[in-house]
Amino acid sequence: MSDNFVIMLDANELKSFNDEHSKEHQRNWDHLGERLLNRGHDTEGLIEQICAFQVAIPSWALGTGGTRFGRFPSGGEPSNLRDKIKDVGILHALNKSSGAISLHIPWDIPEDYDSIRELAFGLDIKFDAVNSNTFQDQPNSVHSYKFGSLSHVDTAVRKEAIKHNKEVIDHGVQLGSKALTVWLADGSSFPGQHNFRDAFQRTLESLEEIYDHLPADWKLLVEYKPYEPNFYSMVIPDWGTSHLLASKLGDKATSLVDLGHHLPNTNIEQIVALLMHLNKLGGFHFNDSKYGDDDLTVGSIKPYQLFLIFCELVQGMEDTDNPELSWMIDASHNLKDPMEDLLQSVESIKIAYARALLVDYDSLKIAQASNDIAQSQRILQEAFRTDVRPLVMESIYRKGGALDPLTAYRAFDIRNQLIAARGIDSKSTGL
Ligand code: LRH
Ligand code: MN
Repeated sequence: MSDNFVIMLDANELKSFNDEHSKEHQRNWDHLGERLLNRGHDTEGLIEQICAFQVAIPSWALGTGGTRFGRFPSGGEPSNLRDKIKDVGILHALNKSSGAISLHIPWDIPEDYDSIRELAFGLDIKFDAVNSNTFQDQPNSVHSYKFGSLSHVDTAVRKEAIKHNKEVIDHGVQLGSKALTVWLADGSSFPGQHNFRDAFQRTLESLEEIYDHLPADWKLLVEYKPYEPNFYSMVIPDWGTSHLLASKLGDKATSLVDLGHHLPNTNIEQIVALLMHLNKLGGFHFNDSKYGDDDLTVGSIKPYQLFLIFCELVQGMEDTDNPELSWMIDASHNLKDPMEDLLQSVESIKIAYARALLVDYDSLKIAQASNDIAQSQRILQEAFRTDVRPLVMESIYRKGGALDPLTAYRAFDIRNQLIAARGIDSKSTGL
């Protein structure tokens, strides 16, 4: 496939697609715009905020994911980093909201920094957090991570894992990334296997060495997870442990909230509120789940929870000194076309954000101060029940994207174009 595959999303084609959809959009936007103005909202301000909201696409989720029970590839998958960046370019050209990619090393080692940077920047794509991987052994690994990495009882294994994390930072520096995400599979699957306190202490000391390697303007995002691949304990199982580590490490360390990394019925919006209150929230891995770490399309199972999380974020970004957040997706596409899944996830995130911007937080505070619970709920649900899609579409349209990116993706028959260019069997690296 030639490098200028962007022709696949021909500007004239995009224009005629939008012209076809603009009449109905204009009607919907005029209607919503008027309602929002009547409610006292600054619609231009809202559009500006929604336009500025960019979600990073995970480099490991541009192909078909799978489970231990099977994998059903969709064809035309990006089999190298350049093609992955091109696919993010397609998403961004359609929704003008996916202007960043988050790399996972070694699945996506940037061989030639200059040409990778040039390709990405040419597509208006930035590099968000880079992710280390000490949960799989590599062909050239000297030691095994079978029994852990940064928490391993063997100093030599910890040293190898620390070295890897430093190399990941060095790759990120070359690309203009400003954050390292550390997620550890470290833990135990049987009582007695681990000494919890020693494992924690070894992990902290390993992270301290990694922290000292961070450039001054970088962040370290400590991701937690209650189980899998270990099924009795994880060294960093919950937000409390992640926060403890981040606090002991220093100002550059914060906690990363992966929505799928919570036990059923956990109140994630409360965790988000507290971490922001402590100015120690670093970012998100957005996805959705019904049971475990299902990595499903954002907003496909619990859209109200996502809205409540964004209500805490909107207030926290207003009222706290929490550092700038990394907005990233972390999903695995077992059944849907990966590109369609990502388009739907970005749309759900922007809809949740737009609704959260509509909440009348002053009235909410008054209702809370008088324990008027029914009024508090009404204020929240007034916003949640507002169909903000015309507002999100208007923001995409104003930035030159497609009115209804998923419909455009299908109208331009992009999956078949990718299959024609890459073949039905091209396989993507990642989970
Ligand atoms: C672990 C996780 C982590 C990634 C991996 C791909 O479940 O969420 O963020 O490294 O998925
Ligand atoms: Mn994650």
